[in-house]
Amino acid sequence: MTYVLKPKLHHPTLPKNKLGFTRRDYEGKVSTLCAGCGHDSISAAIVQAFWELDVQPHRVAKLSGIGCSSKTPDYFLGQSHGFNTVHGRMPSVLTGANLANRELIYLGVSGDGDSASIGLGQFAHVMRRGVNMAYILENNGVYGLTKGQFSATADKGSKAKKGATNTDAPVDTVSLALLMGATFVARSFSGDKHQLVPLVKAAIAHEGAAFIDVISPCVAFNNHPGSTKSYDYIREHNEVVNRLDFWPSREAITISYVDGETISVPQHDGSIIKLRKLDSDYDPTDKIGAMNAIAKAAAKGEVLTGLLYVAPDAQDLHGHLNTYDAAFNKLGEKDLCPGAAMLDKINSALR
Ligand SMILES: Cc1ncc(C[n+]2csc(CCOP(=O)(O)OP(=O)(O)O)c2C)c(N)n1
Ligand code: SF4
Ligand SMILES: [Mg+2]
Repeated sequence: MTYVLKPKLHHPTLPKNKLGFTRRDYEGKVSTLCAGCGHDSISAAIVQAFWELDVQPHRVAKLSGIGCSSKTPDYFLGQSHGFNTVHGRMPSVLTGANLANRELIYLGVSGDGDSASIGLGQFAHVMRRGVNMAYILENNGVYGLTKGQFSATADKGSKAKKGATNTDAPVDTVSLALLMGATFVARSFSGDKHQLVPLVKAAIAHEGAAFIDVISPCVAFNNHPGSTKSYDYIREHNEVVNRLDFWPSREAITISYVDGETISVPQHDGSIIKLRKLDSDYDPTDKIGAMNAIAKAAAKGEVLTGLLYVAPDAQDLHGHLNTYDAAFNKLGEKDLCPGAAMLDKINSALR
């Protein structure tokens, strides 16, 4: 059986959001992943984030590649648009969809094999182009779906379940995303929903390439001593640099912090990301500082989590290209066929 439908019945007292939807309205089919897989916790965080943001499900397009992680869009947002693409090719399909219709909210879901092994080139280019999306990489250090081979994010010296040692240097996806020009870069842990849910909300609101690498242990193949992507390893080595609170513009800010401990970053849509600093030296608007901090932590075997970088003045691909506002499917014959005189003008400009 490849999928299990969820019964439509639910308890009448489930809380509703401003649209009158319960969390169940943002769920999908019953997950067929292994019990305890980190990916299921990420799906739950995505459901919670969209429910809390009062997003109409039909306004979301969720795209993925191939892998256990890339299967997960079947388990959330069952009433949204979905496209399970080819292994490592989600970014180019997402880019095309986004260029054709900027009115949808784009959610890219991928794995470490999908993004850092076969899809590394696509990953790099979608970040440098600044495609407006929330890109979530469910990082377990292995190819879970094909039974546990090391992926390109496996740390050098880490061990496979049967004892083999990984001798290759890892691809650090947050460092790469920063280098390639992503304007929102975060790392989180599937076991920390208090950190992950606001990060997903802020990534959705961010106008530009928003990337979250979520360490998501694979209980079947990479959750043993010797793995650096296990639940125990991450709990012991997680260095949280900040805690994020996210306010859509229409909500009053109710939480106050002691001055000097917070950073507020307004977003284009009027929402505000407010960060409570846990490391007083960490400034998430300083890109070079973020790269240094990530590299220093990695050298010590620590995993830095939180909002690692956000560019307050971010602009997306449509802004870079100065594209037409309307979605292609809303263009009529008049827009698409500007007439012979205009065509002559365009052709002469190209000569
Ligand atoms: C072109 C192509 N090559 C190889 C495969 C086989 N394959 C399927 S999933 C996968 C790796 C998935 O790993 P990851 O993206 O980390 O997802 P996970 O299962 O760990 O969540 C591979 C190699 C494929 N489906 N297509
Ligand atoms: S094989 Fe690993 S990644 Fe795939 S569902 Fe099982 S625990 Fe999750
Ligand atoms: Mg994987």
